Amino acid sequence: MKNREVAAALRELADSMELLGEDRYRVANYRDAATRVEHHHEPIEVMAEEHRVEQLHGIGKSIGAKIVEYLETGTLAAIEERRPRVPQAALRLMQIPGVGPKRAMQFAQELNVQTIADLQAALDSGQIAALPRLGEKIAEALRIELQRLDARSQRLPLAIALPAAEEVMRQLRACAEVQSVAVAGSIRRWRETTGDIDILVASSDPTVVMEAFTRLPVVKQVLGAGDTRASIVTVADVQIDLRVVAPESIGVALQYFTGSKEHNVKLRALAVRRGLKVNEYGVFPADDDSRNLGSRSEEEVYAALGLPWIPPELREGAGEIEMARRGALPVLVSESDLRGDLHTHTRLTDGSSTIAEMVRAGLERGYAYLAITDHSQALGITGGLTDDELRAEHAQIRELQPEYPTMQLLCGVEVDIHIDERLDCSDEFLESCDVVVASIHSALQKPRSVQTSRLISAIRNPHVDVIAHPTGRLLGRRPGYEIDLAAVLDACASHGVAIEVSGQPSRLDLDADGIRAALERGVKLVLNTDSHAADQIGELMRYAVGTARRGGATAESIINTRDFAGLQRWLRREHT
Ligand code: DGT
Ligand code: CA
Ligand code: CA
Ligand code: ZN
Repeated sequence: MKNREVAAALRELADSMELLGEDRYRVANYRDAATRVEHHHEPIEVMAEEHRVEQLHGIGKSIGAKIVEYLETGTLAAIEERRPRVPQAALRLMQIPGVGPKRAMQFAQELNVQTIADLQAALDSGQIAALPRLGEKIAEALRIELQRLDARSQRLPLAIALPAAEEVMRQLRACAEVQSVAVAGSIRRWRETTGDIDILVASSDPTVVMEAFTRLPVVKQVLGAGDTRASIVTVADVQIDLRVVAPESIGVALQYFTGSKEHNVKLRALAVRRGLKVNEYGVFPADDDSRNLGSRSEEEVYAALGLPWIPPELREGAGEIEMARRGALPVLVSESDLRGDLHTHTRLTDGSSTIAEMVRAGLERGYAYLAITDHSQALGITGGLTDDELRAEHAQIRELQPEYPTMQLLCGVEVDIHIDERLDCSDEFLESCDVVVASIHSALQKPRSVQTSRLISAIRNPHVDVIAHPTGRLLGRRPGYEIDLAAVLDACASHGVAIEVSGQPSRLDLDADGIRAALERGVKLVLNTDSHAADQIGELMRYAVGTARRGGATAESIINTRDFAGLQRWLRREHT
């Protein structure tokens, strides 16, 4: 899979263009394309072969041609032609978030900083802080970015790890000796990033399974292989640990390898207090290895310890065992509880599907309702729409409605919140919408107090229903803008505005901690996909659900688990 390699080439081109002071919209387009290619689950070379590269949202003819060129030649003429004019050290330094083209040039030329290690040394010796227009504050921010860079290069976004795990599990099922296969570890807990993939197989013939695993086509390198466990690296540079266990021990093995480590440590301590012990074969009385009290299923294992089954998403050793003992575990929301999606885009802005294609995807999923919420005009790059253009879109949506008697189509907008706290659409237009999603897309560097009051002013607008991707973080790329989340959530609670949990794999925003804070305040959640293509409607909701479950959300705490009448009652509420 060459997605990361292609993404790196597109990014190098974007950086080169930026260093040379070229058009910033084109630069942004290349970066955006790079991210999409990188996070796409399908090998880009397969898409190229089948002439489907332009199916990727945000990738048109020109970028599509560059991807094909790179795959065919291993380079891009556009990079080569610029190379003599681009200082290579500056290019490397631009990989660090917080280092733009101007600073990269300054470090390279004034301090002869060539590499990230050089930059670290220059920070440590105080040379960076001493540069004109810099100072200790910026130097400190750079130090933090370098640490982050270090920490994140080793962890993989869930949206890459999970599809990779699923593909390997699919291939393993083809082996006749595989009785069952399951993913364990942090992926089963829906952590947003993953160190490695853990897969468990139940089989009575481990030798055959080991053979099959180490010979899968995705295997690039076998790191180690024993009788019942092996580690490999895939062609996409993802590490996978496989363990094969006897069918009668699969429950206890799944429990152990799902973790987290903290959860397991606490569980083991509880076992000891109850005169029991847990090992890879099961749960036993401390003094009697012959009486296995539970090993076939996780339910059995937890029951042997006197506990109800604990959902994997809660197994972080953060109080869930105590809750289970008290019988106070929440009944977490599940994917089948969701009745609709309240945040989607079409080709009229930065989506790649038509309204009809989006609607059909919603129908296929069996939704009772679907909102189309294209961008408002401020989002120039993404083709944001004026009030009148949005009205015209709404008219098109209403015309489609009669064709879909079982699904309600909602006319909405994702309205941008300006830095001066104004909303990007008139109140009169917002009032005409069935649903209004508000969000921040610009001026992300402003201080916390500014961003907080920016969001709160949107929450106070009586037409706003949902705050979308509330912190603005992009996993592995940038932290969110600074906000006082508690103040934002308090405002949501008093104005009856809901907070989004985005299923976009690069967002997962709010995250689990934020969700807990929202639930504590009685703030309602909305689980959305923010789909930019029809296939995302079906694919991405599970990421929102996994994140919500990590935050302890029940179906009752989520608006779009309600039927249409219930949704309407909520939408029509007085917001003030
Ligand atoms: P990751 O891979 O860093 O995203 O996180 P995990 O949770 O997948 O961790 P990993 O792959 O090292 O191990 C998988 C599970 O195996 C882990 O969640 C719990 C169990 N485990 C691994 N090492 C230990 C250990 O030293 N003690 C205990 N109690 N459990 C462990
Ligand atoms: Ca793992
Ligand atoms: Ca592992
Ligand atoms: Zn959106």
